[in-house]
Order: sequence, then C-alpha cells, then structure tokens
Amino acid sequence: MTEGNFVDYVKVHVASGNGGKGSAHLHREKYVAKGGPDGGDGGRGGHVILKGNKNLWTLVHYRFKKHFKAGHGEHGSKNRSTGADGTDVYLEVPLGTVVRDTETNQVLFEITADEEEKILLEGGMGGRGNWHFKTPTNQTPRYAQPGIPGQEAHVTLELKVLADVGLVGFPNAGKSTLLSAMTSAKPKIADYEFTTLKPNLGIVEYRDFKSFVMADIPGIIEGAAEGKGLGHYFLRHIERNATLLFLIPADSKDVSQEYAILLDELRRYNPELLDKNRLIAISKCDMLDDELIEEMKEDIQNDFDGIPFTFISSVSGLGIQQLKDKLWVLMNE
Ligand SMILES: Nc1nc2c(ncn2[C@@H]2O[C@H](COP(=O)(O)OP(=O)(O)OP(=O)(O)O)[C@@H](O)[C@H]2O)c(=O)[nH]1
Ligand SMILES: [Mg+2]
Repeated sequence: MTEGNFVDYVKVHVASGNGGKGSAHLHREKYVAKGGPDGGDGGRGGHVILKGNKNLWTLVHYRFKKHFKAGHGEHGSKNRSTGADGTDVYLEVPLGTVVRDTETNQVLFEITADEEEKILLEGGMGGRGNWHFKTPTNQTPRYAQPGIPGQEAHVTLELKVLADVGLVGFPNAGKSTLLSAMTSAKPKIADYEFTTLKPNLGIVEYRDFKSFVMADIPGIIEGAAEGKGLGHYFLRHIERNATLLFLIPADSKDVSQEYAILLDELRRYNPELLDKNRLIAISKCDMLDDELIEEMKEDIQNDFDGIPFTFISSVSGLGIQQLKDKLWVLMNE
C-alpha cells in the first residue's frame, strides 16, 4: 500500500429513493356498473445502505465517485397491483469505518464486521392505494396516498485502521523500515523526519501460514498533543490495534526518556491506549555489538516497568523472528 492510495477520509452525498404514489384507480369492466376502487400501493423508495467488506482496506474507491442515489419506488396501479420497490444502493466500506453527519460531525454508526449492513437513509414509504380507503359510506374513494419523499444527507466516512499491531515511535526510529522487513509492503523510507505522512499496512506472514496485520504510522514527537510535528490526530489509526509495538532506536540519546515521552503523548491523546499490550523494540541494533547490547539491557531494565523489550535490526535481521514470536504471544493473550 503506497502513500498515494491510502484514503482514510471522504465526504459523500447520499439520497434515498421516493416512495411511489398509491393509485386511485377505479375498476372498469364490461357489464360491471360500479367496479369500485382497485388502486394498488406505491413501492418503497430504495435505502442507502453501508456494508462492511473485509477485503477493502481504504476508502480510495470514493475518491472520485461521491454521489449515491437509490432508486424511487414505482407507483401503484390497477388491480391492486403494488409498485416495485426502488433499488437499494450499497456503499461498501472497510471494517472500522466510522460514519458521521458532515454538518453536525455527529457519529451515526460504525461498521466493524464483514457483511454487516446498516441503513444510512431509509427510502420513503410507498403511498397506499385507494382500495384501502373504501368505507361503507364512501364506496369509491378517489383518493390515494402520495409516497413519502426520500431523504438526502452529506456524510463523512472515516477509517480507523484495524491492524493487530500498531507501530509507535519518534520520526526516524525505523518504523517503516521494520514494516518493509517484516511484510511485503513498500513504504517510503528516508533519513529524515516525517517521511511517513499516512499509515501503511502490511501483512506479516507467521509460522504455519498464520498471519497478522501491522500498521506503520507517522512519527510522534514531544508536544504532538499541542500540534507539534504532524500532531497526534493520526493516532486514531492505532486506537483499535490490539498491541502496540514501541520502536526506539539504539542510537537514541536517552532510550528511557524517549519511551516516557511516547507514553505521555499517547496518554494525552487517549488514556485507553495505555491499556493495550505493549512491547518495546530497540531498533537499529546492527550499530551495537553484543557487549553493548548486554550493557544496555541492564541499564534499561528498570525503566520499562516490566514491559517486555527486545533488540532488533531491520537491516541485519537480528531479532526479527523473535519479535514476531513475542508479538504473536501478546496478541493472543
Ligand atoms: N542501521 C540501521 N538503520 C536503519 C534501520 N532501520 C531503519 N534505519 C534507517 O533509519 C532511517 C529512518 O528510517 P524510517 O524507516 O524511514 O523511519 P520511520 O520511523 O518510518 O520515520 P518517519 O516515517 O519519519 O516517522 C532510514 O535512513 C533507515 O535506513 C536499522 O535496522 N539499522
Ligand atoms: Mg516512516
């Protein structure tokens, strides 16, 4: 998944269909003087329905097509014949799509399961035909109900990434490099900060054909909560990940402090993020020899409060298989 096609926020305009008119038809037949009312009901207008699709990962298919209109119900007709319902329109969305009213910003609902369907706008009811209104005193009502008009809305679709593991770290910590080492994703990697501007997802192939999804997100810096760097709005992408993998480079000035800053920024965004399982990986360990790694182990042990940590290098492959094992255990806890 490249930077360009990861669309996680779109505004669309939707309209449900009008209900069809009830018919006011009066029966006519040779030799039958007063046939009476036989006008059928109008059909229901089409609904606008959102539907979860587990094979979709982005909202990119709404980048160019933004208007969706359901069909109108057909009018009722003679012989109590009911008009056909209008065609429903389905908007397929990835799991983890939040739907908001664009005007009020109010969350309407969320789609979280495959094949899950929620009606966003109901089609208008069809009107009732005149034969319903026949009474002892009015045997030939020339009246039938009109259909109820459909509705319109502007809604915002917003995607929260549903990865199993979310990467958390300062810019340049090596998050994207790790994703490319563990998966077939090809995120942009560079020796400057804020290379990653949008999340990247990759599938990690694990033992025995098992797999899990990892999300690489932009780097976080101190003050992100006040809007420094890219801010912390993109942290919404890891809100639903089961496990967070903190990445701190071996050449960090102060590994423990870097961890504390990351934790603090997460807390300020949403304290619930701290309830998730955590693992700390010291990255770029190809720059250290074994002796230095041992030394560092002793130094940082106490600062991590019992949170498990491990040493890795995306370049040499050091500790990558063990990292997968540890993540798998945490994820399945
Ligand atoms: N020596 C060494 N360098 C690495 C390793 N992993 C990443 N790097 C380098 O670190 C720099 C930053 O890597 P990225 O993967 O782009 O870092 P990032 O965390 O995604 O950065 P942002 O997207 O800006 O948040 C690049 O120059 C990488 O080549 C590693 O395991 N060893
Ligand atoms: Mg990156």
